[in-house]
Amino acid sequence: MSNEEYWDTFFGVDLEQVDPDIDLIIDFEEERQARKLIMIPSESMAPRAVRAALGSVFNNVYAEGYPPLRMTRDSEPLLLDLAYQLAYYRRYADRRFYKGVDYVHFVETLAQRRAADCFANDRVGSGDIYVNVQPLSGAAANLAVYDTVVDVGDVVMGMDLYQGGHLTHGSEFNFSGKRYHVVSYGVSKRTGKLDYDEIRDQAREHKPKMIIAGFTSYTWAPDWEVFADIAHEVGAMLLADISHPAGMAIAGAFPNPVGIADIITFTTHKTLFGPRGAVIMCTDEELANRIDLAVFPGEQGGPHTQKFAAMAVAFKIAQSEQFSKIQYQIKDNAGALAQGLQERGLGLAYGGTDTHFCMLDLNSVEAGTGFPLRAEPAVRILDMAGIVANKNTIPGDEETAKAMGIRLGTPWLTQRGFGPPEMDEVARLIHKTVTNIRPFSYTGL
Ligand code: DSN
Repeated sequence: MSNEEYWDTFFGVDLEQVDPDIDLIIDFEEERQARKLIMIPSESMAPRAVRAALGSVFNNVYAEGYPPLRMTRDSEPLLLDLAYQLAYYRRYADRRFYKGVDYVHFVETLAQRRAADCFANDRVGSGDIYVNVQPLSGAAANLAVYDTVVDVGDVVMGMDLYQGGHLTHGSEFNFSGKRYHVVSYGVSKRTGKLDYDEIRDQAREHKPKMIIAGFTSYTWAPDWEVFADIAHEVGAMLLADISHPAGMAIAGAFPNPVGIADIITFTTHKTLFGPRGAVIMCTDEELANRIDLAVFPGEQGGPHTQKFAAMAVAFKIAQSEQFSKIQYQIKDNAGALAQGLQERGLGLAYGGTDTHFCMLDLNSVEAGTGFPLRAEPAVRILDMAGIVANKNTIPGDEETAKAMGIRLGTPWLTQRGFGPPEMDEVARLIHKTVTNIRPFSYTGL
């Protein structure tokens, strides 16, 4: 095949012509997303502008290393003085291993600066926030933090996976639980919520080197000040993992840990509506340098530069008033959903929510067949009924396969314009579905 033929057949033509099968599957996925009520709290819709940046020619570039230190400290107006920055680029060496990164420097540093601008607050200004935007996702970001602040075998405290923590907060199935001596904390047996006195006692007894706060299925916001106080009392670092509520924290609808926790990690594709990726922040320059080295070359090679461009767009959008409004609406909608479920007699794990999702407790469903309604068949049936959610363990569960919780998030529906009346209708549909399932069991092959 000549170059010309190659171009005409594959290169310069649309997906539809090159691979109609994949094109059709993408169409189906688009239709699924439009037709169903998607309530996975870690999912949301990335705006078209974010996806345009993500699908851009930055995909074609390698950029191992970091942008010039000088640019990482520049303000946005100075970063956008392209002629000034390019003059520097052409004259001086930098921290990348490849040439051809003239424009990668811009997208990476704009993503960094805008992220810092989003999280700056009364405690810490944007210029004092150090940002790494290279982690490929949340687990990679957390791994880099472990590599930076703890040694293999050290004691780490994190929330129990079964009670609301994340896989990387010390699960036995994950690097975190395998490499480190993990002491998990959970909810208090007495209150069903976090009890900071109990956590403090645990920390005093086990003397962790790092405490992780921030959750994937616990529904109440952490008290960052108290967590920091506990950590610092025992000489530990506090890692705030705000992967889920990052967008809400930017808007002020969730407490912002920047300036309180020693290190903050978050993903950019949940309430932030950005590309799949993650960010690590801290306010100590020396620590930031060690984190940078843990990400590259410690853990990763070439960063996904197209993601930098998409993150920069997402952080620009996140500074808007409209974004802020949506974040507050997400929270109000979760409250309305929780209320709608409770008013219909369904129970919620942790008793309610002040974040972007609630946790339906299926122990509250009287199935009437002598078998409990577990979350796995319930979410399958909800999906067939057009409501997409995920099964999740809740306090009391001991096996993921037998999980009794369903996580119900509101980001996606809020982006589609749902308000409290619509959330009440969603609660009605969920109630109708789960109370009409008749679970049974049989011994199969
Ligand atoms: N698995 C993600 C979630 O859904 O919460 C977090 O990594």
